Order: sequence, then structure tokens, then C-alpha cells
Amino acid sequence: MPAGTLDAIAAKVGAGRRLDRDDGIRLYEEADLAGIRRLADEAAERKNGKTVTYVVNRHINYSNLCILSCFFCAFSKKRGEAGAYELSLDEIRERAREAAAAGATEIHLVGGLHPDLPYEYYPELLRMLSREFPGLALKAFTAVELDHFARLRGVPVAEVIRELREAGLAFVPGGGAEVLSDRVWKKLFRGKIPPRRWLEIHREIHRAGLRSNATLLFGHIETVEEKVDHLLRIRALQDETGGFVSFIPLRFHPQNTVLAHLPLAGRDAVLREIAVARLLLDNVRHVKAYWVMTGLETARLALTGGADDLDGTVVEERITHMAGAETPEHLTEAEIRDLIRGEGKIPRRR
Ligand code: V47
Ligand code: SF4
Repeated sequence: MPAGTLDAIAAKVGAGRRLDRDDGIRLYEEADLAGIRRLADEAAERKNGKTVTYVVNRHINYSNLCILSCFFCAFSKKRGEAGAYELSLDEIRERAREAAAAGATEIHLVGGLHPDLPYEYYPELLRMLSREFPGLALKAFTAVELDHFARLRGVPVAEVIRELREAGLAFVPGGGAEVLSDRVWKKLFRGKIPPRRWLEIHREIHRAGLRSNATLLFGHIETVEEKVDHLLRIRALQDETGGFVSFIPLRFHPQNTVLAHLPLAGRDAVLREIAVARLLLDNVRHVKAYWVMTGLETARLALTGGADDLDGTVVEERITHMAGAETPEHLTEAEIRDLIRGEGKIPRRR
């Protein structure tokens, strides 16, 4: 590391000055990991003290049928293909019932872009869940699904967001952003909404009074500059709306994807993503170590390097596990609390 790189950045952070694009690039390319983890931990503690949050939740991936074929995806299947599945309404209800009985307060519900379910299915699903399980907050449908619904319905996405909110939608997850870069979009996920549209939909979500998360899918073909620009685009939208609650770096899992030849990003690369995100996104309250994707040991270390949230108990997860994840699908609340306490932080259920 050239002498002074981290010192200059530390001085800026200490003075409450915003980091710029060059600082971001240096954090990725030059700064030593231990040093930026320390800075990121201080930044996280200034925002949230020693508190690390988690939620007792259940992820439900209602179907993996999808009209698209993103190159990084091992989850999506076409109808009739081995491994394709669709949960019936009864199966979704049963999973929600189990979640409620286990004390969950949130359902995280996402799926592929289904080839033939009608638009009405989605608000009906939310209405059924909110009517039968009023104690479960419904975090559902990425910007990509919302765009798909707006096309099905033939109305602007803002109208779909309003209808789903009335049907019980409480929060929008951060998936589908991938890398907000036209180059990566063209190469890996061209059929899906482009970066500008992802941002526009989150702007509409925030305008509708809902809040959302943002993600970055890293560890494939993206460059450092593209990652920094991604973070700065999220930061700019957050300046405008204030509607993002958490930022979640997602570690790309290559198995069973078109990019299966790529290696899985290692522990230090994951820790660096979390620390850089914490330092650049000075206006986003939380940075999440999504243990399903980071791995448990790395998630634990991330709690002293910029992360202050662990997602939740999860229970069942397909997107990462179809792509070779070796993490469990379920952590108990006690395991999550122990993990947090083990790092000298204070667990708080949200
Ligand atoms: O949008 C797809 C990504 C996302 C792979 O908002 C992959 O709290 C890794 O967004 N390897 C869905 N990632 C997951 C997601 C999420 C998860 C947890 C919490 C929240 C939140 C959001 O997973 C997709 C896509 O970006 N993804 N394939 C893969 N092979
Ligand atoms: Fe479909 Fe999402 Fe997979 Fe792309 S990432 S193929 S939109 S399920």
C-alpha cells in the first residue's frame, strides 16, 4: 500500500467528509484489509453503536420458473426442466404458518419471472398472507419482478407498487441490481431490466412511502471501477430519497451457472466488499452480512469490519444453494445471537 493512502482516507472519514470515486478505487486496490476493516468498524459503530440486528424470518422462493436466463443464475428453470418447481398457494400458506408458529416476524418472498401466472395472482397472494398472518411483515418482489408485473398489468410500475402496498407489501428486497453497469448488464443479464430502470423503480418504491434494500452481486466479471460506480449510484439515489435501509453485498456462487469456470471469491474479498460499502455509503444506515452467501465464518468476521446486520433465520433458501452454497439454510435465533455476542457486539432482533 502506498504510504498515506489509508491515512488520507481515514482523515476524511474522521472529519465527516464524503469519500469520492478515487478514494473508492484506492480502498479496493491499495488499502490494506486490516486497516479498512478497522475504519469500517468505527464507521458502523458511529451509526449503530455495537448493536447488530437480525430478524426471525423465513425466505420463500415461490417458484423458480423464469422467462429469463441470466448467466449468473443457477436458480431459474424452464417448465418441464428437471428441478423446476412452483409452490401452490397451500404450500406457501403452510410455510407461512410454520414461520408464524416459529415466532417469525417477516416473510421474504421472491421468485423468478413466472411465464404465465396472471398479474392478479401477486396481490391476491399478499392479501391472503396479510389476512391470515397479520404478525408477518411481507418483504416481497424485487424491482425485476415489479417491472414484470407492470408489463403484465399494462400500467406504470408506480401503480403496481401502490396496489401491492395496499395488498400488504411492507418492504422491497434489494435483489436484481447485480452490477449497475451497462457493460455488465449487456454481458450477463441483458434480458433483465437495465441499471437505470432498477434505480427508477427503487425511486418509485420510495416515493410510494415504502422502503427497500440495495445489493451488489460481486465476484464475476465486474471491475473495481464498476463496483465503485455502483455504490455511488446507490448513494446518489439515497441522497434524493432516503429510502434504502440496508446495503447487501452478494457473493457470486458460480456452480451450475454459465460462469461455472469462475472461482468463488475468497474470504478477504468478501470482507473488503463489506468494508468498502460501509465507508462509501455514508448515507445508508445498515450494511448486511448475508451469511447464506458470505459463509458463516466470514459473516462473523464481517461484524467487526463494517456489517451491522445478519439478515435472519432464513430456514429455506434456493437461489444460492442451487449455485453450490455450502452454508446451512437455517440458523436458530440462539445461534445468531451467540455469533453476534462472540464478536463483542450486542444482538438486537428487529
Ligand atoms: O437478485 C442470483 C442474486 C439475488 C446468484 O434485500 C446470486 O434483504 C449469488 O437479493 N450467486 C437475490 N447470488 C437475493 C437477494 C437478497 C438476499 C437476502 C436479503 C436481501 C434483502 C436480498 O441473488 C438476485 C441476484 O442478484 N443471485 N444468482 C448466484 N449464483
Ligand atoms: Fe430469472 Fe432472476 Fe435468475 Fe435472472 S436472476 S434468470 S431474472 S430468476
